[in-house]
Amino acid sequence: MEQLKNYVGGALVPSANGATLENFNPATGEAYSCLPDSDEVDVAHAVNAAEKAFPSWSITPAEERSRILLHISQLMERDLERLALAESTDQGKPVALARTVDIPRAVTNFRFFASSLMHFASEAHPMEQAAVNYTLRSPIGIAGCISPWNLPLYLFTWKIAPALASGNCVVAKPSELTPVTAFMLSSLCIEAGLPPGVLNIVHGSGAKVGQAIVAHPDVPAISFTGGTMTGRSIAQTASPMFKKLSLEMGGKNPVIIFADCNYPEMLKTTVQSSFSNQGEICLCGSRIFVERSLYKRFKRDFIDAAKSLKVGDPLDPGTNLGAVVSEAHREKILSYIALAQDEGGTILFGGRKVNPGGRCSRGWFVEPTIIEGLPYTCRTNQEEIFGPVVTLTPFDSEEEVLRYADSTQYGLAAILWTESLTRAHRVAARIHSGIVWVNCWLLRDLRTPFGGTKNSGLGREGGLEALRFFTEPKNICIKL
Ligand code: TXE
Repeated sequence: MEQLKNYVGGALVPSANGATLENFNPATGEAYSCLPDSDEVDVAHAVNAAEKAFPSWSITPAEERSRILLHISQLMERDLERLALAESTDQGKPVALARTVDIPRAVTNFRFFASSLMHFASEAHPMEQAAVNYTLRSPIGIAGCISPWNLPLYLFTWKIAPALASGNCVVAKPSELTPVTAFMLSSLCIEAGLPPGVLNIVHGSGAKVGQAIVAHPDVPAISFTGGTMTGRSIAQTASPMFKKLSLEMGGKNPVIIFADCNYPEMLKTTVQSSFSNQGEICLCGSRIFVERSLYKRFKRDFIDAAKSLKVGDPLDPGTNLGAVVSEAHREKILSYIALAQDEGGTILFGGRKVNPGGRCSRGWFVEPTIIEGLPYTCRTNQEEIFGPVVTLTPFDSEEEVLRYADSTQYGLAAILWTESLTRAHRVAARIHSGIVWVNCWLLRDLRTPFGGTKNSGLGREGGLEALRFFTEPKNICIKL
C-alpha cells in the first residue's frame, strides 16, 4: 500500500509521530494507500521551514518566481494523464472529467498566476506640490491554505499559486479524503526547483492539522474552501487573532429557466450543472425553477436526459457519474433523498444506491435524482446536499422566482436562462449571489472575482483579488 508523505522543508517525510490514516478508493470502497496522520508538531515543523524560507523567497525577483511557477505548471501538464488517473481513483470522479477539467485547471492555475504576478502593480497618489504617496503591496509571510475533497488539485492549486506568486511561503493541507494529487504535486515542486520550505504540505485531519494551521500565531492569513460549518469554526479561531480570512463555502444554487430560453442549449447545460462530478461542486445548480409554460416539456426531457447518464466505474470512458467521495457522504445524500420524500416530494427519477458490479460492487454510487412537488422553504430546498440531487419547481413571475432563488442562507452562484437581454440584466442584478451565469455554466475567466455572499463565503479569490488577499498594502507618503 503506497505511503504518502508530508512535504516539509523541501523533503518528503512521514508525520513526526509516524501515525497514518487509510485512504480509500470510492469506486471500490477499499483502502489503497496511507497518508500521514499529522498533528500540531508537524504543522510547527512546516511553519519553521516556511519562516526560514520566507526572507529569501519574498525578495526573489518576480521573473524567477514566475519561472518556477510556470515550470511547475509545465510539469503538471507533462504528467496530466498520471495526475488525472490519480485524481479519479482518489475522488471517485470519472477519469474523463479529471483529464478534461480538474488537472487542466490545476495547470492553468499555476500558469495564470505565474503570468499575473508579472503585472501585479500598485498605485501612487501625488498631492500636487505637497507630497507624493505610493502604495507597497508586500507578501504577508506564511499563508495557510486548506482545501476540500471535491476538486482536490484544482482547488488546492487555486490557493497555493497566488500565495506563492505574491512572494509568500505556504503551509497547505489537502482534504484527508483526497490526498494523492497533493502528494504528487510535492514531487513536482522538488523537480521544478522550488526552494525548500517555500511550500509545505501537511496531510491529516481537519481537527488536528487544519486547526493547528488556523491557530498558529505565525500564520497571518487563512484561505479555506469547504463546508460552511467548518468555515464558521475556522473564523471563530482566526478572527480573534485578527487573521486575514478567505472562506469559500457551501452553495444551494438556483437555476432559473424562462420559457424564452435557447432550449437545446439550456437542457444540455442543465444536465451538466445538475450532475457533473456527481453533483459535488459548490457551483452546481441544485434548485431548478422553470417558467410554468415550459415546465411539463422540460420535466419530460430532463428526466429522459438523466436516464441516459451512465453511473459506473470512473475508469470506464463511457461513465458520466462516478462514485461519491465516501460512504458517509453517500449516506448523507441518501438521507436527504429520504427527507425529500418525508417533506412531500415526489421522486421523478433516481434516488437509489447503484451497484455497478465487478470491481465496483462495493463502491459508493448514487443515481442522478430528480424530485418535484416540494415547497421552496423546506429543508431539502434550503440545505446543501452536495450530491447528484436536484429539485424542480415551476414559477409564474420574476418576482416569485427571485423570492425562491434568494430564500436560502447561501449566495454563491446562480444560473439564468433567457434570450431576453433586458431580462437577463434585470434578473442578474437582483439575485443575491457572488456569481451569475447567463446562458452558460462554469464558464470561468480567472481574472474575475470568485466567491459568494451570506453563508457561501467571505472575500473573493481569483486574479487581482487573490494577489491582494495574499499581500499587505502600505501607503508611503513623501513630503516634496
Ligand atoms: O468539508 P470540510 P467536508 C460542503 C459539502 C460537504 C460539507 C462537508 O456540503 O458535505 O461541506 O464536507 C478541513 N479546521 N463542501 O467534510 O469538513 C478538512 O480536513 C481547519 C462544499 O469535506 O469543510 C478539509 O481539508 N480545517 C465545499 C477541508 O477543511 C478543517 C467543498 C474541507 O473539509 C477543520 C467540500 C477545522 N476545524 C465540501 N475541519 C465547496 N464549497 O466546494 C475540517 N477541515
